Amino acid sequence: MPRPPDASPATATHCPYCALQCATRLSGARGAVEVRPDPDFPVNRGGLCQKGWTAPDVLGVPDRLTAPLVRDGDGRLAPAGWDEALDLVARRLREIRAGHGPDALAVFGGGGLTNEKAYTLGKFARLALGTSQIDYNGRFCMSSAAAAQTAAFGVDRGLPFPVTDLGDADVVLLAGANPAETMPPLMRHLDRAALIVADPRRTRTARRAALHLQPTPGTDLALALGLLHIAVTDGLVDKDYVGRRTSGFEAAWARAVAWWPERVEAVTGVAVSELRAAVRLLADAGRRYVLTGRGAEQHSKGSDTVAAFINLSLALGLPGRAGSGFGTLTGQGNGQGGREMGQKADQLPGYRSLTDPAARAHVSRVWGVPPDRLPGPGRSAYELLDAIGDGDGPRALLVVGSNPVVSAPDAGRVGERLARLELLVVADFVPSETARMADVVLPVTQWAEEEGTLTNLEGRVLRRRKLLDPPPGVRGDLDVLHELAVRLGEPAERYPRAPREVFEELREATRGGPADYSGIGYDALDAGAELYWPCPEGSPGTPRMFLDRFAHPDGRAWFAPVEHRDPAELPGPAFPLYATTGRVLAQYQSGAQTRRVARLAEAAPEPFVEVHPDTAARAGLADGQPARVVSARGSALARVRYEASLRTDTVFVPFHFPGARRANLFTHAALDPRSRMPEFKVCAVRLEAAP
Ligand SMILES: Nc1nc2c(c(=O)[nH]1)N[C@H]1C(S)=C(S)[C@@H](COP(=O)(O)OP(=O)(O)OC[C@H]3O[C@@H](n4cnc5c(=O)[nH]c(N)nc54)[C@H](O)[C@@H]3O)O[C@H]1N2
Ligand SMILES: Nc1nc2c(c(=O)[nH]1)N[C@H]1C(S)=C(S)[C@@H](COP(=O)(O)OP(=O)(O)OC[C@H]3O[C@@H](n4cnc5c(=O)[nH]c(N)nc54)[C@H](O)[C@@H]3O)O[C@H]1N2
Ligand code: SF4
Ligand SMILES: [Mo]
Repeated sequence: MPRPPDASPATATHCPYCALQCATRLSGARGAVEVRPDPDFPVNRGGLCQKGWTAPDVLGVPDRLTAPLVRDGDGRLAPAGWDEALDLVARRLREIRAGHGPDALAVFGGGGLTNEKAYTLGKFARLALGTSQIDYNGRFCMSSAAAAQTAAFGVDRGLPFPVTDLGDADVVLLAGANPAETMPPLMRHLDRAALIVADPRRTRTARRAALHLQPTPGTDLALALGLLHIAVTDGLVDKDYVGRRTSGFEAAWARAVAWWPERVEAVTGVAVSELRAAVRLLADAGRRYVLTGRGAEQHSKGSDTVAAFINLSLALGLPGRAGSGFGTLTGQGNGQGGREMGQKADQLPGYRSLTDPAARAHVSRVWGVPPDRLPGPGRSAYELLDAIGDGDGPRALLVVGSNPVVSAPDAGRVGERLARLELLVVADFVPSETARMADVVLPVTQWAEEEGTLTNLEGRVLRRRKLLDPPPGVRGDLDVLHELAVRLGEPAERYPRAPREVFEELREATRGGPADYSGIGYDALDAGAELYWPCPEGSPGTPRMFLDRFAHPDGRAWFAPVEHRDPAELPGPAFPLYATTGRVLAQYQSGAQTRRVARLAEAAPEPFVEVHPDTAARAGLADGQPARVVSARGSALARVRYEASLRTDTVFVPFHFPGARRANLFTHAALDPRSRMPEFKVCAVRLEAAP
């Protein structure tokens, strides 16, 4: 149903941060922008979290970038004109390409970029630079869930149903997600449901749960195998559904059969009685959902872990059934759209594969080039950063929409690698930690200063709208890519500056692909249409996927025969504790934006290490004391925070802080073999007192 046009003069747009994309109304002039939640938008229905309420503050932070910066002879970043900065970047890119080939040039994108920017960035890399070396921070975020969902269902849309469907659920299993802090307005849709929460910590979400399972970090795969085992042995499998709608059950069961409850308890620390209670809750309910978050996914076996939770939901007959389902809670503002538009190393727009000849032919036709001008797949995000300084690795890097100095795993190593670049260019609106290392910094517009579209966690395409002109000296990312492309010899018309024009082109590029946007347009969205992909031209879009068939050629969902394995690093004598990392309500990601907002910085000023009092005592540490969290790779400073509900073998540190307080100084880069997701959620550490 189209919503009535807004009567007030406010600009209807969406929050700049997470994938919930809460709808907001903006009004006022620069310096006095007011934000109100949209009471009618079904996802947030008048709700916002602290970050959404304070988002206008980021528009006017004191160190907002308003002129390009170029590193001068003394090694300082100094203001420069746009032509000077762009000419310099283009010249250096050409020189490096001439000397070392196009793959010496690399691009690192972000899941917060609009669809139009993500699309243009992928095109810019493949055509203007001619490089295969492009990937993005979504690799650190959604890649394990994406790999598992694609394998199981034939296509990957985080939630294949509208978020509001959760409002009717009787039971929801949340595996490694803490939406009470990471997507607070989502909790209203979970009010009615009994929650089963799997999280080593007793989070705000877990406190709401009917049943809280506290697995050892890195053991969710065993947990999910154990739940499937009980479902099968207790005769709770939906045999009719499994027979009609799936394939591969026997092979998956052949693995789960060995995960009897006592063995699962021994590996996960979750009592047999709790495992049984969880299965009972799920099996007895009418409307049931299984949802995963980063806690289950950010592991060197993250894609197999998600597959194991999908196996469980398939055995219970949930996916593709009205009122039930499986999904993952996508994280970044455009975490969904950002992974479909072609900034991922192996993908072309429309969620097409870069190695599929038909996809290459289609996209190259839209781009007006022969298919052989499209490079093949490049390195994944961490591998791309880690290859810097190696013979055939990147020598120049363009970062658009990420702050990897803080957010990449084993960040000390990544920082050293970035320092070896011959050219680092960062487009941002604040001097992020990565921008501070750059040779050239390009100041760009923010959400309230630009138009575009984003695709939220339920696959719904939303309009970002402009309230304000950007400050003088600031340009849009599309503008920057246009200017660079032209300087690299590309035809100007290939890189439109206007988001609407880019969208018209990406409709064509995605036409016929798994994520088909050809039936979506700015005019329809502006008139209030609610459009979920796949949305082929002339169709009303697809709020609920898989009701009749899954996206594999045989129409079935595929079980995956997955097996548990240990994390890449286990505690031992030198590093006796598991460390895990994640988020707090008041900070966003690397903190580049939220640390600059006074009201948020007050709420979450510094990192803490959440630790059981007994564990702290063994390390000689008291509540509130400064500590060092030390791993084989490095250490991070954090203040001790007692938490008696935590497992005694585990500590938790948020990753939003820079410098010596970076959690990623102790994390490691063991990668999932399929998704190339780093193991952010478990490594071995010890605690020490810090001066
Ligand atoms: N406030 C805030 N909100 C955000 C963001 C933010 O930075 N700040 N970022 C957005 C983005 S990009 C994302 S991806 C989402 C992430 O949203 P979530 O997935 O909810 O966030 P995390 O805190 O990373 O991890 C969730 C939980 O996993 C638990 N966990 C850790 N290790 C394990 C494990 O081995 N097994 C299990 N089962 N659980 C484990 C942690 O204790 C944590 O409570 O949030 C989005 N929203
Ligand atoms: N230890 C640990 N590390 C983690 C995680 C974890 O759970 N634990 N989670 C991982 C996850 S899920 C994620 S998503 C990553 C996120 O980590 P990052 O990729 O570092 O994400 P942000 O901090 O959002 O960085 C975005 C940067 O781009 C800028 N920016 C925002 N919008 C735009 C735009 O439109 N254009 C341009 N040019 N710039 C823009 C912002 O100002 C900011 O500097 O961190 C990962 N790292
Ligand atoms: S939940 Fe996400 S989209 Fe909503 S206000 Fe908070 S950060 Fe913004
Ligand atoms: Mo994320």
